[in-house]
Amino acid sequence: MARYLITGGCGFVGSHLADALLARGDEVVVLDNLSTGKRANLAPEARVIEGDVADPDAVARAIAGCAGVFHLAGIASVAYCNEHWREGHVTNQTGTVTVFEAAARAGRVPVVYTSSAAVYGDAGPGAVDEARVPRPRTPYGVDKLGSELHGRIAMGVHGLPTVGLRPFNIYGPRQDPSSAYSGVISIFNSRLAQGLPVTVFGDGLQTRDFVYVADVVRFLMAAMAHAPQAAGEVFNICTGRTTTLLALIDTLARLHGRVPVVQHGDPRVGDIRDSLGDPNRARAVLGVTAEVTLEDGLAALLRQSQAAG
Ligand code: UD2
Repeated sequence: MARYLITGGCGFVGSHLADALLARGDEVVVLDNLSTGKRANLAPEARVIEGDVADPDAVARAIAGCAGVFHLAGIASVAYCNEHWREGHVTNQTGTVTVFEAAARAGRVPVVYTSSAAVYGDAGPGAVDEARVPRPRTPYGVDKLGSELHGRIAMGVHGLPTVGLRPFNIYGPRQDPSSAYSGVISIFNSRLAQGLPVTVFGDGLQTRDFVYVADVVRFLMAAMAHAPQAAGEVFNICTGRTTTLLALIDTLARLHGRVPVVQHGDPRVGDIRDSLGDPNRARAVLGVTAEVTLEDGLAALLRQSQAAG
């Protein structure tokens, strides 16, 4: 049993990770500013420190006594970061450097952090692997890439092992559907459940690699287990399977037993056309792959959201 810090642990992914660590018998400390996360997401056994990830004192307090840090805190919305450039930068990049520095000072505590598939930019059709030259198109992607660059030099300069993960589009229970900035599946799922129309930005033929949150948790845990060998490296979190937005709507609508009403709006600024990850490197080095199909993941999401009322 060990103690782990999860930054952003009251959020969507962090709260699922906390459940998995607690189930394994670990102790969990969470640092969260509750800007989008909710205490209600988190198991009561986890200790919550309310504070900001870009505040060095709060991070140092939270990290004390921890065997590892899962740094998940951040502003997840590409669109929000377009509109709030500096705020996104402070949280997503300064926040990451703040965590790295605190971890180095606390005795070189290994850090697993979430970067993003947004570092690739518009990579075109076909699966991208980690050797692809990153070309982010948005402030969000730039800040994630900047975080990775700090993570890559952390070992050489500070002896700090870090492992970066590049999630593609994560979905699952507890992803908040109430914000326009939330993940598309949570929004479409909630609207279809209420019999409301869904709005597609653009023609709906953009593609995504949707990965279920329980799979993401397994990638995070595998990365922590491999932190000494994989220090300074980055890995995709993806399924290697592609889906258009229109196909996603069809599958979701079928699961809901509804005929979807689809409206179209303008494409979002900086929106990526095709996003598909190559899962081979994570499989080879971390020994982990995504196991949940989109159909099964959506069905699980529906069951949970119907149970939650
Ligand atoms: C996701 C992640 C982001 C980053 C990125 C990696 C979220 C919220 N964002 O950005 O953190 O990891 O992937 O590339 O998970 N859309 C609609 N209608 C809606 C909402 C969205 O058509 O009501 C479209 C949107 O224009 C885009 C697609 O759905 O083409 C996915 O949008 P998103 O906001 O779920 O995620 P994305 O890919 O911008």
